Amino acid sequence: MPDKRPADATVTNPVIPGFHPDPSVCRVGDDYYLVCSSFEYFPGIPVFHSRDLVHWTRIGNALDRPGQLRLTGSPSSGGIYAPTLRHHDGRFWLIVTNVADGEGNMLFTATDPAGPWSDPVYLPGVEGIDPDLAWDEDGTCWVTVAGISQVRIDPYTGETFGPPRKLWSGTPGALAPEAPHLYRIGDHWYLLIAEGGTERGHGVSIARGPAPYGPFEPCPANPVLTHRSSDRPVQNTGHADLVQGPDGSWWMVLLGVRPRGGTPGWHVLGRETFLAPVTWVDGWPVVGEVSPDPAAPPWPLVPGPVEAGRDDFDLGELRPYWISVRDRPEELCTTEERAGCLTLRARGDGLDEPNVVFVGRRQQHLACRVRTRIDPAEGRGGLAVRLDEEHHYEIEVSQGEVRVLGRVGPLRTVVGSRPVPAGPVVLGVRVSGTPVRDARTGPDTLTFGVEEADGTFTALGALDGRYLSTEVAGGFTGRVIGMYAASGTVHFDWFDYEPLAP
Ligand code: 6LW
Repeated sequence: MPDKRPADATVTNPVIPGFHPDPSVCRVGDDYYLVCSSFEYFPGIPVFHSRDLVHWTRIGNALDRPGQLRLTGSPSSGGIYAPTLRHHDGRFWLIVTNVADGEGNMLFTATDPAGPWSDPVYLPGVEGIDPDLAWDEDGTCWVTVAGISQVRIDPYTGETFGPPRKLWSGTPGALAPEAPHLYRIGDHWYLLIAEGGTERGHGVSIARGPAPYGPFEPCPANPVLTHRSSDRPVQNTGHADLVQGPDGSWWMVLLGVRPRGGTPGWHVLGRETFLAPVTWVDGWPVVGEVSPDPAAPPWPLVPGPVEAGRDDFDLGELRPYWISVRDRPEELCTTEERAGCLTLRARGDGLDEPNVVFVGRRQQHLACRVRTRIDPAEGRGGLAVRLDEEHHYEIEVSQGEVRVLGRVGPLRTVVGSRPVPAGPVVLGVRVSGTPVRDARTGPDTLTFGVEEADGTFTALGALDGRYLSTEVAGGFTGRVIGMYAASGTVHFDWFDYEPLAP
């Protein structure tokens, strides 16, 4: 093993920026794997790999075929809620709730977390969200859900045994005990939960007991983590999972947000995955600072490959960071029709509709520049920054005209337009995020425009980013920047995402 790292080395939080909430992590040998919620987006449940808990590489999406992920009719922020990832009996297990009608809790397994993952084993006897999966010493399998309640299951058939048992209601007076995770550590079983709701009041609490079904005594220092009632740069900290390193150290992954602009501060990237160190005192965890630059783990960092910012659509398949709204039928979204292009065929809907034909990637940086070369050919489409059907900004081109549009709830606006010659056009958006909290501004400004033949950028319209923030729009996701077809057929030659600030 290379030399130990300098003690003062730091890393950058969030370790997985952008809309990657409700992280769940497990370790197999020296490899860590992590999954997140994905809500109305297809494919669902991004899977990440790391060798150091700091650098994470997206290795796929667990739910990447319609038989695994039915989102028809799901509202924005519906669909796939918090998953739990575990390794047991030589395979990976993923348990998750699809809140879409008729779906509920389900289990998936894989020998390789990069996939393929199995078809779902439905768990009709498990009611509730945020399911956790744990096995006790004799191999009995327990599912624990928000509330906090628990039921015994057969993980191979989905059969449940007996009625749910109430385990713990969390801290008296605290809202919404959820996100349970069970661990056997030393002589105790520990039950980690989130409470206070996923906004500014969010926090993490823990209890311990002699068995996976309790009885549980709460930690006297609960909440063991919260940033509520503070002005720390990371807010909404909660929904955590614990993992032990190969050296015996303990770490917590959790969700947090990075508000920008004046009070209350607006977060635009959704809830992101953060890392914090954990020590144990008197048999209870003490969580270290969830800061933007926490101390690095005491082992060599192993940077992974950096995700390509540019896609020329010449791989024959879409990269795993591309996500669509609810589904992605091949007849409407293909790289086979025109070589080196992504062809999108509208379903007659635009961004305001739930079945828009959209292919995007999570905005993962507070400032970035995104461009795409579009041939409107026989249709209308463009480049959009989407939060949901009612909150999106876009630059759209049809034969001969480019327009900059915005929708915020019931309000729609056109903030710029110009004629363009027929044929391909390079559209762009520059997101200028404020690097720190700035009382005078919103979180950022989104400037849309076209790139001229000589490479210069002509701005056509700028929009205030606070209206594409969760504090305004609500919901559980974050911005996704991508390409869409509003009518007919449009072709995208390339897409380029350039970070300008973390
Ligand atoms: C998640 C639950 C929550 O299932 O939000 O507010 C849900 N808390 O833990 C979606 O992230």
